[in-house]
Amino acid sequence: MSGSGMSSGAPDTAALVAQFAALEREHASELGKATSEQDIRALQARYLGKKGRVSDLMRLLGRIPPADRALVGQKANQAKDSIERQTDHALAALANAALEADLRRTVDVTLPGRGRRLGTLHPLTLVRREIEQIFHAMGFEVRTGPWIESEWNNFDALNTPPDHPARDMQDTFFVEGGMVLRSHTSPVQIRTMLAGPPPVKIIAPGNVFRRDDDATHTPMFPQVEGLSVDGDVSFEDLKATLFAFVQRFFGADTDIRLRPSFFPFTEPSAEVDASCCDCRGQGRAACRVCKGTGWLEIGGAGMVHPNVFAAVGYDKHDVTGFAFGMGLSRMAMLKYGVGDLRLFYENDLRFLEQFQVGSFNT
Ligand code: 2NL
Repeated sequence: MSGSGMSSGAPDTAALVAQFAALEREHASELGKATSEQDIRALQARYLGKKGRVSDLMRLLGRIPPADRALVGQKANQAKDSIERQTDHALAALANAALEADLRRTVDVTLPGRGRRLGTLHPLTLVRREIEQIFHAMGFEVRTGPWIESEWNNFDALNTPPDHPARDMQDTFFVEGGMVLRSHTSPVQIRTMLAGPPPVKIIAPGNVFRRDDDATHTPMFPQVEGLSVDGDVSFEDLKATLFAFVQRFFGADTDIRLRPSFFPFTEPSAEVDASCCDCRGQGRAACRVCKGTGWLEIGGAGMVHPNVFAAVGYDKHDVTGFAFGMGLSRMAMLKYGVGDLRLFYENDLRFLEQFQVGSFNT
């Protein structure tokens, strides 16, 4: 198109018409090489866009003799329409080819399915469920409550005075509004007694919070507490209940032992030991689980303190009760022979996958 005067002088009408025709041909040739929608769209923009080649030529229209403009304008519109049609056509052909390829695809419905890996329950969940089942079978209801509690439900109602060390900032998490993260699940029992008259026979499993964080303590840990209140509940009932529990949980040859202790909310109070599930209570010096004593501490227990009954409005002349508490991680470590508490919280599948649902009494 030399001499067409695109940048200087008046463009020649015939040359301009020829240029539009050439543009159409060039587009057709380039379109023939386009293989993707992206190519086709880029081409469309390059020819028909605001700063495209058709617009470039259109701008020259003002510089040819007015009498010729209608003819050249017609030619320009023709070129534009043709490029548009060819673009649409190419896009439709591409979509059609994709659809046909899709329809040609075959699926072998006889292939075996891809397996889906089943998850496992966390060992602490397994232990909690088993403990719930054992106590449920002995007539205990399972009750839960909130993690954020009033100081009254967590301490005052449990005969734990304001100057007790457990109520120190060093030991308990205080949150806004005079509330605490419960340091035991006893508030669940308090709520249950406040809500209705005796008898009450419940266990309260759940997470509790204390400001401890080292090799043998985590700031949050799961616990189970139990409470039985009625007209004539005795210390003997407590011991028989704990004995039946350890026999089912650790095995029929397990014994228990109670040692005198102190809790603000029980009197008398005791530490509860189970005979070692590893050396079967023989206390071999070499036994790493019980360190040669033959006994393992599993929790604490006692008879409900009269001040606790007074706090919930029960008459201490009408009722007696026993209560107990144990840590779930300790129970899980003893039962499964886990040596390090932290394994329960590290989410290491090599550890967690060893606890298959059903492989330990679930
Ligand atoms: C332990 C000891 C214990 C209780 C918890 C309790 C609850 C109420 C009234 C009286 Cl409402 N007592 N709970 C009693 C004795 C011991 O837990 O070592 N826990 C891990």
